[in-house]
Amino acid sequence: MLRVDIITIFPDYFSEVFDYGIIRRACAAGLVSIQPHDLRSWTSDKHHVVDDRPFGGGDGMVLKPEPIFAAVESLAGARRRENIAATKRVVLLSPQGKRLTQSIASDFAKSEQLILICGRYEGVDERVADALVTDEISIGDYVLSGGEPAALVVVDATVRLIPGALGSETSVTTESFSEASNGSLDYPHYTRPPEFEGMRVPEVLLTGHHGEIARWRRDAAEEKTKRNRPDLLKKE
Ligand code: 9WO
Repeated sequence: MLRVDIITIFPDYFSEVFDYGIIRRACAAGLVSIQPHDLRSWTSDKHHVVDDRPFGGGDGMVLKPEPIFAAVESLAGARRRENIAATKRVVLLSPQGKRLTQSIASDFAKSEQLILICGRYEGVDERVADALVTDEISIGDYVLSGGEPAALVVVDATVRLIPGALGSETSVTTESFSEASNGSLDYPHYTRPPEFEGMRVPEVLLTGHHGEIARWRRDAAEEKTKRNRPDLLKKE
């Protein structure tokens, strides 16, 4: 059972997003347990303050270290990266992180506990990244209003890789999502009708000729990858 704990100042943000599809089934099957936690519950002052002004000046506010260290201590049993069990990951979602990949999600799916820290305001005190976090992760090169949407993405990519989460009809490649296909992305898909508003499904897909279909799919996937993601194609 993978335990996912999400530290956020907006726990209600997550109230429905895990209630659909594969994640819902994985929760119901006891493969994963996902719990959002209010960062403010680890404050000790009357007004539950989680942020403060940046040293050195500048706009906006920074999330204070104390409530975050207290939250991780209570959820993981340690308040320094080196004391956190190897089976647990403490993840900070931030634009400065390492880019999330299928391989990282696959590692997360093998852990016993995933603690996701969602930043807000203009940033998080850097001592969190320096001394507490095991993985600082970015989902892409853009700024969000907080780490919450990125935490959703990490949970989604991770949970579907837990053995049993996809059910028996689908199988997950252990390799990276494009590694098994010489760097190409998935091929284009079509369903009925064979003609829609003048647009025809490629004839070869209607023939039942499996060899030609496989070749068409490989070529079409490579063509589209060359156009949209040339960085993925392997050089040989
Ligand atoms: C806000 C801001 C405002 C003015 C000038 C500079 C600024 N930087 C930021 C900023 O980076 N805010 C972050 C918002 C603080 C940490 C949480 N936030 C966040 C996480 N935004 N984007 C992410 C994120 C996480 C994972 N992958 C991609 C983006």
